[in-house]
Amino acid sequence: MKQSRILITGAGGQIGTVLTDALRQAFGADNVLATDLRDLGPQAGPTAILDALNPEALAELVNKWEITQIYHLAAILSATGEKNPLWAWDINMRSLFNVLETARATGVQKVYYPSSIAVFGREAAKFDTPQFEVLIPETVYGISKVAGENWANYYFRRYGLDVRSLRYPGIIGYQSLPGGGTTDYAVDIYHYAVRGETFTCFLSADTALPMLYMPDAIRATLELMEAPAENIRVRSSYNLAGMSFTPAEIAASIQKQVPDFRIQYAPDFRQAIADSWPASIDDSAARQDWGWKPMYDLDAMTTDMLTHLR
Ligand code: NAD
Ligand code: AKB
Repeated sequence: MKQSRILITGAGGQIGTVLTDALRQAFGADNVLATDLRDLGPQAGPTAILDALNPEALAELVNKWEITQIYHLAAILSATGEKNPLWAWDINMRSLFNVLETARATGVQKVYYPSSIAVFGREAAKFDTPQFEVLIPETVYGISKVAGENWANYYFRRYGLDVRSLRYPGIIGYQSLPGGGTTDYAVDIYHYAVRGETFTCFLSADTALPMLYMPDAIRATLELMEAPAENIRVRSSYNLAGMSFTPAEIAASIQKQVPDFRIQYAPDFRQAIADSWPASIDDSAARQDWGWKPMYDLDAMTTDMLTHLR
């Protein structure tokens, strides 16, 4: 079988930073090309500056490095997207089309496209939101992810391109900082706790959202991409869940280990976004089709986060 050679877009972001390392461990550092709009600095493997909106530059890198898989992470997230909706739509959609068309034209075998719980809106079931649910998102980010999922499905059905996708919940990790999302508070809160500072949360105390610890998110991504093609029955995007909690609950989890930690609440425009999202997700399709099972609950994540950040 041909050696897998991987190109990642948006590799300098919250998930890309960690996923790049994991892919390099799995496939060899020299076989993973990390790209981003900005210079990624010295790394264990090759890097390149790439604007995912530039199809010629993308095709040149794919041909030069004989790329067989593209992980397309570059995107504008929910909170940043609401500040400039048309700009966010343009980046999220045009970059996806560049990746899909380049993959089709060059013979790339597999594409990974992360979607999000942002595809759901308030018409969807709030708890244990099913895999196949009404999708009426209220953010431009969510609209772009619904469209992206459908295009992933289209390229698979029409052209046979092996595109795979997960609807990540909010991802929490110690290795990198998040970039403009509504779930970012659940990363920031740990940094305040280890610094001994009071955290002001931009969501209300009782706003429950689905979340996933970074090691679980990375493992899910690799497991999905390595699963036999015939097991991947959902070609739009799989629901994926780890845990669900409110700001008050994550604060209480931290206080078990940092008793002096304090939180206060000042909800802003991100509250409306969170209110339109599910509180918990039914990921039974992922469990059945390719064996998904999360390892971390809230307290296990808190212990690991605090240990690493300290
Ligand atoms: P991030 O904002 O941390 O990183 C995105 C990266 O994309 C940045 O490094 C940025 O420089 C780069 N980028 C932006 N525009 C670009 C362009 N035109 N060309 C090339 N690079 C560009 O995002 P993340 O949290 O790492 O998310 C990665 C992917 O996962 C996104 O598609 C996001 O929608 C999805 N996702 C993330 C979460 C989460 O909680 N982090 C949840 C659901 C889905
Ligand atoms: C965001 O909050 O925008 C992301 C996501 C859940 O897609 N973290």
